[in-house]
Amino acid sequence: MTTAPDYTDKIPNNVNLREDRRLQRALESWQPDFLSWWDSMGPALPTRDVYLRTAVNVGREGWAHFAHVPMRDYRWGIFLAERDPGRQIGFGEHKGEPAWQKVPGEYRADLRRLIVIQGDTEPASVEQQRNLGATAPSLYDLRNLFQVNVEEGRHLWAMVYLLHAHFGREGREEAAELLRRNSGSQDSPRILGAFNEETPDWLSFYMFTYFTDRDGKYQLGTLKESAFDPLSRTCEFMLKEEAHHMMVGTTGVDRVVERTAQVMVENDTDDVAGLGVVPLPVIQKYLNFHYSVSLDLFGGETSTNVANYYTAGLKGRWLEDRRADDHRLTDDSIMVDALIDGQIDQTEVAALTGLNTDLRREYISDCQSGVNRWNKILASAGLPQRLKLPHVAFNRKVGAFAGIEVSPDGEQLTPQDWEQRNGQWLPTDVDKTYVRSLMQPVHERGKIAAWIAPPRNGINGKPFDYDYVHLG
Ligand code: BYC
Repeated sequence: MTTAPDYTDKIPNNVNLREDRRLQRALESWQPDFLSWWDSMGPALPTRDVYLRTAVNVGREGWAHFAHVPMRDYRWGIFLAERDPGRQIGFGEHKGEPAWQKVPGEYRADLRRLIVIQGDTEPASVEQQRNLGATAPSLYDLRNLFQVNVEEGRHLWAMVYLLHAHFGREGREEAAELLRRNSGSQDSPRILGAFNEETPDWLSFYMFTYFTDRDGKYQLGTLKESAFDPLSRTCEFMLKEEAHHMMVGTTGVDRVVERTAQVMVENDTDDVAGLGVVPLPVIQKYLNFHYSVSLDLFGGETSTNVANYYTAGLKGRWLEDRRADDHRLTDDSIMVDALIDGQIDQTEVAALTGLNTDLRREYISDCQSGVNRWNKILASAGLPQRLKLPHVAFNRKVGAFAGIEVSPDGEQLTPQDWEQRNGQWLPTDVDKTYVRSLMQPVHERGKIAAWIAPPRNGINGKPFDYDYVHLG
């Protein structure tokens, strides 16, 4: 059962850590390594304190506390959602059996792998965003960046807790490895592709928090269904924090589009590159990039790994309990994207092996809602231009389309065509240099950079000109 979190503990937690001295000691010995990782790989901009939300409880109401805190003193804690003692497994061959409180031996390796992959992404994103503070467009945005960073740090703690508590020596070794791999490192890169890409500017940051954090939402949503109850409860609580990250991405892109549209209308021109805002075609290229690398995070269209995870009860579907089927899927099929005789097509496969496709489809329709929102901003500015999601086969490195080149409209290209034309669709060095040239820091209270509109609302009812961050 969960208990009220104890803040007198070195590691705030609601898992009765005090009663398991061995585990407590193991985590306390990981803590200094985490802090030294945070010092060397976390936010580089020196700050005195930041107006942060800290998780203090898991209940429906009042789980968060807001205050100015030095980031290094942020109380990274271990919080699992309330336990439902009667919880039953909702899918796969163990459907209807009680959820597991311990890891069954036969699933140990697979569960560890899922937890390690999830855990690896969390510190990776902090590393990717390390230098963004130096070019923040406002203190409000700077605070949001740091909020995302400390919570990704907490999500790492969440996975490390599971590794230490349930996977013995191997788990402790994996926890150490999570701090050893680094985003973009030649020798020991992060596990998944998107987490080795750079996040060099704030447009990339908003696109990342829109598209890549949204993959996080869907992956966590499937792990929340897991038969392994501690994983399920951890993910349930992580999803609450994740919602803020998505808000940062959605409204961040909103505000870039809004400001660009404003300058286009004021100057009656599409050609705004000299006017200090991001041209729409460049926004589209950033969108194309972040969307396509995030699609890769769902794995192959067909996967025996995912079929086994589902059958075993380790990883479910998005909103599993709302699906009107037998939740076993042994006799079902699904159409998945495929390359047939070299052409983009679809093929029918067993529903179980097509589960990565099922999840990717849920994700794609959610991504479309952001695009619709940004297009409404363009429409209400009276502009005819529209943004769109590129074709699912565009710029893919994982899955059925990894071996072909495709335009955003789905036209198949020769490698030579792709070589010549990809600069029309993906950010070029010129685009990136231009976007970076806009990234002049605005660290003054109540002020904002000219390339982005101010937010509609501040944080926790505070105004935009609140002193969200005190710089060091
Ligand atoms: N890059 O059978 P397949 C987040 C590998 S984001 C490199 O199709 P599977 C966050 C794969 O490992 C959410 N390698 O894969 C966001 C496999 O290797 P092996 C993170 C890749 O297992 C923002 C082989 O290719 N959480 O939280 O069905 C900020 C065959 O692939 C990639 C999770 O991902 C890739 N993109 O699906 C902060 C959840 N894709 O076994 C945080 C946990 C595949 O042949 N992970 N491979 O050596 C999983 O559920 C699954 O492992 C995957 C892959 C969906 C990642």
